[in-house]
Amino acid sequence: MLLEELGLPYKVTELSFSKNEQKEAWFVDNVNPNGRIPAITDVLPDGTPVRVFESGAVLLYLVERYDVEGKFRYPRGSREDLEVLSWVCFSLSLSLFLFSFFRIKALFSFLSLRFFLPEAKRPIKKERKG
Ligand SMILES: N[C@@H](CCC(=O)N[C@@H](CS)C(=O)NCC(=O)O)C(=O)O
Repeated sequence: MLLEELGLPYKVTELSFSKNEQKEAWFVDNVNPNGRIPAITDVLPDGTPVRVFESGAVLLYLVERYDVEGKFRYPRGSREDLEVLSWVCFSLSLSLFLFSFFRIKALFSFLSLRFFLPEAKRPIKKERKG
């Protein structure tokens, strides 16, 4: 979505999870050492290739490099920018919980429910109260 919003050209490479293609050497070596999506490759201004993995890192990289008009990011280091950064990091740690929960990996889900959920609820409640 962000690539579209930024009007950037891009090429999508489809991976078959059922064939575990995300764990193949070409992908792990060149795109994401953790064998997961989303991940992107790009070319730096000096012409060298670069990879960026983890959804948050990909979003921050794209905005940092290509959002020249500042449509998707507040001025760097501003109060609002730091607030967004905080919520991006928070939402990513929340998604780890959700993934673990829906995959029903019992121990991981238990740990998430026991320790992470109360942590996640606290700032949300506080934010709602204002
Ligand atoms: N923390 C990662 C999570 C990435 C993730 O778990 N992606 C899933 C698809 S939504 C995946 O690639 N699963 C394949 C696998 O675990 O082998 C992120 O935010 O990018």
